Amino acid sequence: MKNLFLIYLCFLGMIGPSLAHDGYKLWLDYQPIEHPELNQTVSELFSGIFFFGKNPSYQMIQNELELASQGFLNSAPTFRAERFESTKLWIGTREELSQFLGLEHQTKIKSLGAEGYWRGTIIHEGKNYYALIGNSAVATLYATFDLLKSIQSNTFDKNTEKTDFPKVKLRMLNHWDNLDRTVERGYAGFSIWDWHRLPGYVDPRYVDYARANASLGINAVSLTNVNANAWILREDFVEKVKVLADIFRPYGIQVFLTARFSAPIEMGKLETADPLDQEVQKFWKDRVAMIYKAIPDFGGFLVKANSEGQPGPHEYNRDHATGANLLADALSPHGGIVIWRAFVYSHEIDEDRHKQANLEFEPLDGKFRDNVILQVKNGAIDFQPREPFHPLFGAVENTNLGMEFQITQEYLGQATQLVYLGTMWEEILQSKTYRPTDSSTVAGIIDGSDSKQNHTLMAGVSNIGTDRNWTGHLFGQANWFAFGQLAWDPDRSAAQISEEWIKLTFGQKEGLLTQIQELMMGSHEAAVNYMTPLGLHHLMGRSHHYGPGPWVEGGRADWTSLYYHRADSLGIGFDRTASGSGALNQYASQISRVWSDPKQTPEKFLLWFHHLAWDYEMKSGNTLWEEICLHYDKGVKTARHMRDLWRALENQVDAARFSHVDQLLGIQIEEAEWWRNSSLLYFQTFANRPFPESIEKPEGELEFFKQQRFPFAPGIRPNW
Ligand code: GCW
Repeated sequence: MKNLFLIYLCFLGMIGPSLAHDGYKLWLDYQPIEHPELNQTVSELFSGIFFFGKNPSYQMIQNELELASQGFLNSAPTFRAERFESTKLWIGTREELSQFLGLEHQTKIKSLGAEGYWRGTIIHEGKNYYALIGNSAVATLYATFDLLKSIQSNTFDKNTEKTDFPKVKLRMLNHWDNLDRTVERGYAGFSIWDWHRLPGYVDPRYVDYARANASLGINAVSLTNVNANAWILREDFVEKVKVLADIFRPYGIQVFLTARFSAPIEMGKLETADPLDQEVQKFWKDRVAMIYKAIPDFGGFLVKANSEGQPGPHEYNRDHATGANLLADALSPHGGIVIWRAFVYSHEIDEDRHKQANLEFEPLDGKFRDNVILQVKNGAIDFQPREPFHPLFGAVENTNLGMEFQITQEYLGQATQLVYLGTMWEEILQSKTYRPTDSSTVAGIIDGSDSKQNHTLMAGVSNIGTDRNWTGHLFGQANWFAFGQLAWDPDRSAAQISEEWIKLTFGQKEGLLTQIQELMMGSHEAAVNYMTPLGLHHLMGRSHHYGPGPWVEGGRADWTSLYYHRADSLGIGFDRTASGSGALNQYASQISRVWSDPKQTPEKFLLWFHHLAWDYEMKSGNTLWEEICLHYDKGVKTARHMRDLWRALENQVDAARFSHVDQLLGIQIEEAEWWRNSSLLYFQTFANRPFPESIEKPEGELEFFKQQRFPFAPGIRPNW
């Protein structure tokens, strides 16, 4: 019976490709090396591997080399017990190798910091060795992954040395995973953390997850939703967390948890969570000590307080610094860190939501303990398809600021759309803040080179779930990958990252790289065009944020679309200049002065900062209305072009992955048309002008679009 089924699958042509390329292996898919010379070189290296010391991370390196060797060469590698036993590949820390190395290597490597590494050829006593040398055991693991990637992408050259080190200290994934395994804004199935079966059952996925992260240099993970449940801080749950921490440790990954500010009431049976109350302080000290007993290298807490209904210090008339310092003081004896989110806004404050984080945090500059990092979303509203950089970057001098990107595509097509986020993140990171110095960029603030801050952080809200391919859409993997690369070095280029990902994921076939790269590199701009062009924002369906909802109104104003687009018979856009909300003034004067004038505002941010007449003349000579129409239409056309690019690859990509992406691109086109048609029909009711001749006339009935409901869209909070 079973055989019959297999024959059936083979007949359908499914079994080979679907088993080989179901996306599970991510970018760590070690395929046979076809190039004879490289094959020879790698075979030789893998025939004599020697570790200069003993370390749990070396065991992980050994496991990885075994996997790689099987994949590359279809044979097992040989590990030698003695350095003299015809070894070829040397692996160790600088200290371990110090007795054999000259001073030159020593100093060169030392200056790279604890996570830095060097790889290259060493001549010792007249013999050549290839060496992976790190300043720590984990750094040698990074060197190993780097070596393997260079082999996979056919760029390995024994005679070229390479050094590398991360520019940002904490490179962290934030999971918004609930304890019942639902994932807030998760579109790839359920949470991979199987709390119910932990600690007894250890899913092999945890190891593969750690490998994938370590291969990118991601060194921290917060396991639970920022809309936190205090239950995770119970002793029995900490036992479960310990299992994960033990698995992640040799991969260099530290575990963080989200702390619910009201936990002392919910778990400690106290009557208050006031940060200045001694019982509350004791509660946190004891809880933290209990966690460190189980997990000695616990990273600390990630906290969302006084935002969207989460409890916080404001309940006790205390400010955010007092709240954060409460936890910081409990953590600091153990070396832990508080990551306090700057995503706060309250509807009691009658201010443009754009301004609220700066209003709250600028006055607190210098009041946070040194082990507090403020985690700031890339833009001031909320992970919109495109936002100008958050005005907090550069606005404070004595506060550690970290970046929060959203890898999961809450507002960017979720897991049905191919949107490569590398280009969007690059745009943010390379933005000039003009503070603290004229040449400062967001990247320079994040990595400390401009801000001179002690603790540096880049966090990404994870897009990982139980789907076989981890991220729902295969190309969601590229966003996880790009996040890791940019956290390592915020100045890397999105194009270069996409090239690397494509080679590791699809191999080196002729033509493949350029086609897929074109598809990826234009995908974010396409989504912005068919969703929210020219600075429009927050136009998604209510709550689930799936699909268009520019008509959403009623209830809390800053959760509606009308609040953001402000369309009326005269024009459209949010005036954030001095004549409007004044939010533009939160930027450095070099920006606010110039962008106060719509003519000098980059058109991609035009309606973010200005309310303009429908007939306002754009740089192209078209009116604003015409240009809005053209952008929506262009977005749809690019989405179609993306599928054409993909279809041209039918014979070069395996059937399983081809069909997966092809089907989703089909949905993406439909969704792009849905966005364009419904948005333009809606905005036309205000603009009262015809559609330009050159665009496809939007089809459908506005009323029909308005009536669509998606109660079962994925990723919604269970309590909504
Ligand atoms: O983008 C909004 C999301 C919420 C999320 C919140 C946040 C975790 O819609 O689902 O809650 O941001 O970042 O805290």
